[in-house]
Amino acid sequence: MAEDKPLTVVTCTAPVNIAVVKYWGKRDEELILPINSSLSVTLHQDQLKTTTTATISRDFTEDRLWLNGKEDDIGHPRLQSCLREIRRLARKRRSGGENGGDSSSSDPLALSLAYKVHIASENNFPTAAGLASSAAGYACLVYTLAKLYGLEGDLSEVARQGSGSACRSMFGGFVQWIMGESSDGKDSVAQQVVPETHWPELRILILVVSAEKKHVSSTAGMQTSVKTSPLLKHRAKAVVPERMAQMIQHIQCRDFEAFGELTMKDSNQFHATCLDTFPPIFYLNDISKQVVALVHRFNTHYGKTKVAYTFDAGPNAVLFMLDDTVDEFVEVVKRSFPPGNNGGQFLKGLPVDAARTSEELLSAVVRDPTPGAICYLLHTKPGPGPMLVEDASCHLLGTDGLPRSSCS
Ligand code: 2P0
Repeated sequence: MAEDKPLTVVTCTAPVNIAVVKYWGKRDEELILPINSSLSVTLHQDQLKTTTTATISRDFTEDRLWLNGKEDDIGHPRLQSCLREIRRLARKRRSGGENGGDSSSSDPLALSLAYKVHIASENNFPTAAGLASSAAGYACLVYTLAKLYGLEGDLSEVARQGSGSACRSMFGGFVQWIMGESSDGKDSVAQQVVPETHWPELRILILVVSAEKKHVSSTAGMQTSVKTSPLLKHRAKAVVPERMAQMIQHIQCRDFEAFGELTMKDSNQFHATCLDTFPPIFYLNDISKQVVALVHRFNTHYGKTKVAYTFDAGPNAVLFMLDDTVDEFVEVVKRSFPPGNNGGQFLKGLPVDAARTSEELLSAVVRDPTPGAICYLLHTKPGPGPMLVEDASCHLLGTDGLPRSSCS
């Protein structure tokens, strides 16, 4: 270990996001440029986050990566794209490029670009839960490397090259990914619409469906959809532009009914394009469909949209509602999908109080209870974007640059 050159270690966290106007389809596979803009809500990191530590040392002989404690292949093309792009931007800055330059020999990182990097990353939720870990993962990687190399400004364009949806995890609150027009992707960036503080009553309930089978990956699925689905073309050209404008307006006005209805319609259209793909792709299963029906019965009972669902490339339901609806709706879910006998905790995340639900509501809404169909519920809310972790005890890599036991 070189004593005159202490290791530089940086640890950051980044959030998961859930789209309410869906991204599906690329016009450029390598740069990850989408065929339509999209809009998402960033989920709170208290419940779902990726933590990444990156460190450089002149003693390292190769770039290395550990995912959830196990060494992984750092040669993945998308990971390499992010690493290369960050190093290119750092070199540009050091050599007096676009940000004014800082080539001072007193810069402790002046030589660091030649050094190898060690990276460790872990999620505070099981990858098996199917909760979009690639978005948080690439956002966290890019944000952490940027801090390590002293880069500032918007790096959503770099995160996008790791995974499309990752660019939206570079911001908190409500975020749009503007598709852009240019072939080099410079204008295909994420932007915050409003911060998470804008809508403090909004809550999110994730219903993790049991026994999830392996499904078609998003990357592969959207390739087939772009090639074969006329509905997807129509959606990108004629539907999404108007929906983006409407969704932004509903969020700005905190109009839950309009926000919820459009969210459900956009999820449904995304899954319709999956069915329009040839051969067709099915991400929703019978339990997902039961959740859809339950939400509609609940809303019909009240005569307004109080709960809204959205589904990504898997069967888990993500539900939006206002805080005054959570307790009652959770009770309805418990009655509809009585917790299985797996000994696990059924309710995770933000607290939920016991609710007094009327018999009238239960008999109108609960049909054919399916025990054990929902593995657990995760209660969360919109949250902030990536963050630097100051507490050195949270570093995932030790002073030797190797994984250490994680921070609680
Ligand atoms: C979204 N999804 O907007 C949509 C809705 C899934 C359904 O973004 O190939 O993992 O890495 O760019 O970002 C999932 O796709 O795909 C996704 P790549 P990604 O959130």
